[in-house]
Amino acid sequence: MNLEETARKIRTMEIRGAGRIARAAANALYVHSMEEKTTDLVHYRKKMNEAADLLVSTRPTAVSLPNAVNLVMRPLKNESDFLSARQNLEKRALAFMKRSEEAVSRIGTIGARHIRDGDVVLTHCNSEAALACILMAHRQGMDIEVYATEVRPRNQGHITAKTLSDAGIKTNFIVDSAARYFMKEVDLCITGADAITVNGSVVNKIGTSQIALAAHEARVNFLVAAETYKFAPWTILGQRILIEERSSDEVIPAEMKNALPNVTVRNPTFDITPADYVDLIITEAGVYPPEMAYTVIKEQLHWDNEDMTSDLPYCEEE
Ligand code: RI2
Repeated sequence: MNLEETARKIRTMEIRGAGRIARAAANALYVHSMEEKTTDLVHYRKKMNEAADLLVSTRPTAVSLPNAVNLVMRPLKNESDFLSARQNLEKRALAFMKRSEEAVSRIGTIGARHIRDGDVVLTHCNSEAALACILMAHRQGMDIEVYATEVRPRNQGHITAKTLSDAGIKTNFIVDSAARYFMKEVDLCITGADAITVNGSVVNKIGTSQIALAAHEARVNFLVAAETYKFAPWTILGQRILIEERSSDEVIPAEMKNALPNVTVRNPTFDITPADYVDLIITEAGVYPPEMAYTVIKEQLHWDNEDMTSDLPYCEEE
């Protein structure tokens, strides 16, 4: 898939899920680099920067996207030779995709250790990382039951319910607003994340924070499964996570909206769960309390002072 097609599919959510969009972006940079005919480093850098800009502009919230682009583009900052810059970039793109897949699988193994035989688990939206934990626990022979929310307006819960059902896991499919009602039957909540800030707040699908609040009230543990590249380094510098607001057409049909001239339909895609409501974050590098987000950013993303003083998320133009 080429750059433009990848960007379009991420924008329209044909490719969705924070991990998947990160891998798709890395792949698009790889393909774009392979297709680039130039042998001039300045021109190559310019073209790759434009590609990076396009990819990063597709969806504003999932930090996995600029993190993936940044990791792939890093060689362009330092290399002074076109060929090694290009080879290095392509190598990093392939490595990112491989490491990302491995991270999800490792999160599944680590996360399954937090699930007990007989547990009832609630999950929200469709997270590869959260599902990896549930599926691994099931594969290890644990008798578990899942509550999966619908996830209005895009209904990602349908995908989750299908995946769980196909795996042979007893699943209850519920509307989003029923989460608190059923919390008394739940032993553990596990969701994914689109971004984790330096203070341990978790940005995830709209409705996550309500579920975390209900879990807190019911003394039910709330776990987040997230690859380390979901942590947002720029939040150290005070940058805020922009919450994507999508079209009202996703919520009600345009003709219905037209019949309601005094009504504004709001459609935020994500919300923020404060660290106080998160018990643990399961990453491929181990399990962290949300208060250790800074450590993850520094030690796992290798975020250094040079990066921190740069305004540019990926590479510098000459
Ligand atoms: P994985 C999704 O966003 C959901 O919010 C999900 O919890 C999160 O990405 C992480 O998903 P969207 O693309 O990376 O559906 O764990 O808006 O698959």
